[in-house]
Order: sequence, then structure tokens, then C-alpha cells
Amino acid sequence: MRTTVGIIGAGPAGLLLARQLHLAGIDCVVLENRDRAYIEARQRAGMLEAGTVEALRAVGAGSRLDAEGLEHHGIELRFDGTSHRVDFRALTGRTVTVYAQTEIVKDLVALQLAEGPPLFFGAEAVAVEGADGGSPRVRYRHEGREATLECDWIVGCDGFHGVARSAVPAALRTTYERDYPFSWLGILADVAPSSDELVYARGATGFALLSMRSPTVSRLYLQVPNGTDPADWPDERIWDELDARFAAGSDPDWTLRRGPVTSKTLTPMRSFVCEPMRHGRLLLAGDAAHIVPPTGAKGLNLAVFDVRLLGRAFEALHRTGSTALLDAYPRAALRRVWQATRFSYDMTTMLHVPPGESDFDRRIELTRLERIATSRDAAAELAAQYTGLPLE
Ligand code: FAS
Ligand code: PHB
Repeated sequence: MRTTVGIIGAGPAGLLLARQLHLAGIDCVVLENRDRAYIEARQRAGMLEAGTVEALRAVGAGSRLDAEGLEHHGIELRFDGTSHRVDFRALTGRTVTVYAQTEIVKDLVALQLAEGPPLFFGAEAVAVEGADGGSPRVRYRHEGREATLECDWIVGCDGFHGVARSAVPAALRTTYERDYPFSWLGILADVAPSSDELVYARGATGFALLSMRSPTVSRLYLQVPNGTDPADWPDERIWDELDARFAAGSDPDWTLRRGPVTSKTLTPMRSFVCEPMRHGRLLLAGDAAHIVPPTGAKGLNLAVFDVRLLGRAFEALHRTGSTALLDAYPRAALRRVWQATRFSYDMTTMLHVPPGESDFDRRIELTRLERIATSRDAAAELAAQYTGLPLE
């Protein structure tokens, strides 16, 4: 099989890139190792920057998002007996939208199956070859046999555990990593959210986040030790600990509504960046190149930013023959990756309670939070990063 752009992975990055290329008249193929049901059910992100909403609308994937997405104008921070709302609209003029990554994947898969380009499920890429030579190709397994996808370009959108990144020679690859000493226990619950906006809380025993998926489904996260077994957290224990941590705010009458927990997943927390995001005719996008702790709600949005740059770059190449934007991609993408990595690191260290935290470190983090609560400049910086820096 031969195509112009071979895309490995049908997560948000791969699917959005395929849609952009298809609409630009650029031939591409997507290889996805899982089946459709699996990728559409994988519980992950939920908070979209305005740029991500724009990008989905631009490719015709915005109608359900516009109908069901929840536009938010701010978030609430709770810590040390106080509550503080960060008003994104007033501080930046921008808003964010809650719409689950699972729904984005469903919307893009439906469009691609209806209109193309080819999307092969159960197609596991096993190697990327020839990226730095004249014949880039992806070797993959599909329906029990080995096959090869010959390409002009290959984009690795295969996530943190994919194969594309390893095709950048180790001698040319630099990785930057930090693993955090805690994880998130994420739950879905059939109960109306107890707040209209997201609540980030730094309780005495750890972090908690109240998010949502709809007016009747809550999404909540709880900081837990690494290696936690979700089975050790029955519903009552989860709700009790969430209650204790959200009580860090100033409203004694606020209550956390409880309901049946329908999903429990453990997410380890790490920061990871791979440089460069290109090797010859192989480009990396999304989690294949970078991972951020989800505290800043950047992971999915960074993946979208990468493929917005790539969509423009391939379109320019297709129209004019110029590779200038492709050549500029690694630097342009990494500039934003590092901004998001720093922001996500700041949000994570400020809001979590690491094991054995000293009194001094606790006071430092509470002082950082107090600065955001009392300084318009500090609040504006958080709001600018959270809502997403402009595309340019
Ligand atoms: P993805 O990992 O989504 O997609 C990669 C795709 O490639 C997958 O479908 C995979 O099956 C496929 N693939 C892998 N290897 C392959 C191979 N060899 N051949 C073919 N296909 C292959 N972000 C937030 O902002 N907020 C959150 O709360 C949040 N929670 C998360 C929880 C978890 C458990 C994880 C892992 C991530 C979470 N993230 C969160 C980040 C997440 O949303 C990612 O940023 C987002 O999925 C990135 O999208 P992609 O780059 O497309 O990678
Ligand atoms: C979510 O709704 O899944 C979500 C929102 C904000 C975050 C992380 C996850 O920072």
C-alpha cells in the first residue's frame, strides 16, 4: 500500500491530522492497533482550549461539541480554608469547554469512516523504516499478516507507548523526564456535578479535582500513592476522601453530591519531552513526543496544537512545494510544548501534597496559591496558560 502521509495512531492527534489532510486533498492512511470500541471508550481528557474547539469546528467536527460541550468562564481554587475563582473571561477574554476526549474520538472516527481517508483498526505498526532515506515506510501487522505502508512522510501519533519515537536514533534523541511521587484515581459518577465550574483543591491530605461530563455525570480525580489499586478504593472511601479535600475551601455549607461510581482508572503522573520531534521524513505529534501531568489540562490540547501546525505545513507543501513550515515544525511545536510542560509542572507541584512534604515546602506552595488569589497579574498568567496561548 502507498500513501503521501502515513499516520500511526487514531487518537485525537492522528484523527484530527487525517481529517485536516483529507480536507486539503492530501492522500493519507491511518493505522490504529486497537479496535474502534476500545479507542472510543478510553476515558481520558475533558477540558478543551478555545483553539482546540476552533480546530474541531474547522474540520466539521464541531456540531455535537457545540450542542453538548459545556463552556466555562473560570475555575475555582480551594486551599487552606479559602476559595478563589479565577475568572478566565475577565482576565483573558477567552473561555474553555468541557467535552470528553471520548466524544472527540467518536466524532472524528465517524467522519473518517464516512468520508475517508482509510482508517485501519487492528493494524499494529511494528517499525518505522527509511525515515532518513528516500523510502519511508511503516511495517505493520493486520489481520494476521505482515504488511508495509510506503509513504512520502510518516507522522507518529501513536502515544507514549508507540513505536514511532524509537525510530529517531538514540544518538540524535534527547528526552527530558520527571516522574511524580503520586498518581490520580479518576472516577466517573452518575450524579450531577456539585459545582458549575471545575474545582481544584489542595487539601491537607492531597489534591482533588471536580470536573464533569454533562449536567448528570461528574468526573472527579483524587491524588493517590503510585501503584494504588483502584479496587482498594470502594465508592464510600472515595467520596469520604473527596469530601475531606474539597472542605479546604471557605464555604462550610458547600456539599459534594454522591452517586454510583461507574468507572475508576489510575493515571500515573509524568512530564516527558522528546527532542527533536522530527527525523528526516518522520514527524512526531502528541503523546508520542510529550506527556504532561493532567493537572493543567494540557495533554489533549498540546496534541491538537501539534497537528494544527502539521496540517498547515503539509497543506503548504501540497500547494507550493515548500517544506518551510515542515522544517519549522519541531521548533514551533517545542516552544509551546515547553510552555505547557512548565505550566503543568507548576500546577501539579502547587496543588499536590507529595509524600513527606516538609512544613517549609507546604508553606511555599500555599504562598504560590495565595499569590494567584490576591494578584491580578498572577491570576492572569494562570488564566492565559490554562485557556491556551494563541496559535501564533
Ligand atoms: P493517544 O495516546 O490518545 O493515541 C495514540 C493512539 O495510537 C492510540 O489509539 C493507540 O492505540 C495507538 N497506537 C499506539 N501504538 C500503536 C502502534 N504500534 N500501531 C498503531 N497504533 C498504535 N489529558 C488531559 O488534558 N486531561 C486528562 O485528564 C488526561 N487524562 C489522561 C489519562 C490517561 C490514562 C492517559 C494515558 C492520558 C491522559 N491525558 C489527559 C492525556 C491524553 O488526553 C493525551 O494527551 C491524548 O490522548 C493525546 O492524544 P494522542 O497524541 O493522539 O495520543
Ligand atoms: C477532565 O475533565 O477530565 C479534566 C479537566 C481538567 C484537568 C484534568 C482533567 O486538569
